[in-house]
Amino acid sequence: MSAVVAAERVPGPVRAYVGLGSNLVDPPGIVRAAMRAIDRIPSTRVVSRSRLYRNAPLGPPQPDYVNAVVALDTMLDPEPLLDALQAIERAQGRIRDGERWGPRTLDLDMLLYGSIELRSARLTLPHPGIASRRFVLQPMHELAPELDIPGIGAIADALAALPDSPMVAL
Ligand code: A4P
Ligand code: MG
Repeated sequence: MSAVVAAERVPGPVRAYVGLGSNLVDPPGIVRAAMRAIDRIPSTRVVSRSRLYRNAPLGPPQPDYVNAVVALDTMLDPEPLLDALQAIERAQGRIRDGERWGPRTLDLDMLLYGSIELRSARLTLPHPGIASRRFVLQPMHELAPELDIPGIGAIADALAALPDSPMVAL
């Protein structure tokens, strides 16, 4: 009996979505390398990856971004997964510039972790800003057109509500 209870308590993997963005050095190369690094996170496996999209920057003038989204299955809790993503940002998101470390070239955002809604000092889930960002919604919709985003609703509706802006698939 207790063995059955224990078996029922074994948690399965959680489907999470991670947004990748880069606008310095070699954005497509950095995004592809980051996808491979995410697949190497312990107890985690990338199940699908979107195309890469070049698009105009949101915010102050700066180079165009390359954005993409990966879906992954993970046994990690949200905070350890964030730790692993931030380690990849640190390892791959900085360039050697002589003796100094250059600017950050990689942004990894945990967009969704299952259907969890969470707000802590380190982590807000779903990631704020999902609903207003075509560079997030379009690649995520490519991976999961039926997705329901907690607090937002059907991804197809959220995407259709956005103003059009060019997204160039690489
Ligand atoms: N944090 C809280 N919730 C999360 C979450 N769900 N995922 C905290 C990841 N991190 C989360 O992040 C700052 C802190 O947010 C982290 O320490 C974590 O504890 P950061 O990535 O170091 O800071 P940031 O990049 O300055 O902030 P943020 O909000 O990621 O920046 P944005 O808003 O993503 O702006 N235009 C285009 N076209 N494409 C882009 O990708 N990106 C930005 C960056 C601006 N314009 C852009 C793009
Ligand atoms: Mg970020």
